[in-house]
Amino acid sequence: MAQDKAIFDLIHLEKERQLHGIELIASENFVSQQVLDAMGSILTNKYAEGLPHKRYYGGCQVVDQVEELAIERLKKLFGAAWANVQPHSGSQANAAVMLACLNPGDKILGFDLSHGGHLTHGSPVNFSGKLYKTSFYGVNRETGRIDYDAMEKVALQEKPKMIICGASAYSRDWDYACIRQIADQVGAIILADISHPAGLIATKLLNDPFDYCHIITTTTHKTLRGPRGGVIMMRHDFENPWGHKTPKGELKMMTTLLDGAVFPGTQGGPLEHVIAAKAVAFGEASEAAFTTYAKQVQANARVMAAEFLKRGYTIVSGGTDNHCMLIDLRSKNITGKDAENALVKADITVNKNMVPFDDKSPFVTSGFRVGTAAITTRGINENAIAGIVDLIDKALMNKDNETVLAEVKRDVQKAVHGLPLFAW
Ligand code: DSN
Repeated sequence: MAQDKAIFDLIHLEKERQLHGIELIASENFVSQQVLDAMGSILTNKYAEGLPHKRYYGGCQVVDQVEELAIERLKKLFGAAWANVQPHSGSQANAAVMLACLNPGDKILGFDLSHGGHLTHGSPVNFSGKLYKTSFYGVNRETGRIDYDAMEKVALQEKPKMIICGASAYSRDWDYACIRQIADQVGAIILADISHPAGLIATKLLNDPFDYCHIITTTTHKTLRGPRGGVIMMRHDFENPWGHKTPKGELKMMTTLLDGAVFPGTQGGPLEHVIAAKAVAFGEASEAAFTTYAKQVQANARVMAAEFLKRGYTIVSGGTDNHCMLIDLRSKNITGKDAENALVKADITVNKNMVPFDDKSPFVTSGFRVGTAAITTRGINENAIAGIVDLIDKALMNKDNETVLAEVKRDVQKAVHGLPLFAW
């Protein structure tokens, strides 16, 4: 069969783009060759609805072993007692958790999207905001950090059945003990969505949410450096406090409800090729080299934040504990949209992002978000960060000057010349 030239030419072009640019989108990373190989394998041919050894299709004896390995490796990596590795994405994982724990119309309390939260944490344009009654907490206007007092106040007032913590654009660690103390006052289940910092939590560089938060979800492709996908985990099983009883009138355990909420609740056949790639990534993340990598991600982010501050940029919360930061451009009189466009012309990829208390729309925004997970995979360390921030600054200060942007692009290509694309 002739190769599909149109598509493979585009894949080649995308590879060139990834190879020659500086990738600073905080939710992206570069997977290893073996993650890529597993994902592109013949496992994609197999249907395996159900769980290992409890499938609705024959011929699952091999994929059962693949999925069991993924589950065991993931549990070991995070010290979890139970895991489901089938969610196709972080959003699917969150949808399954809400389906398992709540009834439509129940109340949830999440981190405001416009302060750095995620669509699936209650945004009105998402299923989570359409099916459940939402309220939100945000960051303190002065400190840029989560306002736990406000969280408690809203929780006591609204009495949500679920409190969701976790973010898409928040650079500080979370106080899970405090959130548990708030949740216990109203009997709420805590869902911690650790999609962004998962790789730093697995390597114990950030607070461990597992003993405080009832259910944990994460994507597998950000700091965890696996294929695109999601997982759900728990360290302690518990009875769902709100109904969902067995035919004998007993409350069902959360693990049973979560498995059922993934399949058949929200998904059909699991993507066993992606699950294999997840297993490979969990294996890689258990190695000492991954801890070294994660420490470097964090170190690079700290240096990057300091370098932005030196050049007069405002960083929400004044710095970072993890891999990312949110730069508020209001003091520089540039919009997030213009910044993203100028940087893309120079082969530096970031995403525009709303900042807390933003007066601009999500299509324009007053800021942009950067993260260091991807550049660190390519071997960039602290010594190169000042140079990268110089290039960003030069592009932003000359955002309408095509000649200067072309110059920056040449310097970007020099900066990444010879750096490998893949981790292993
Ligand atoms: N879109 C992801 C991110 O960029 O953070 C979250 O889903």
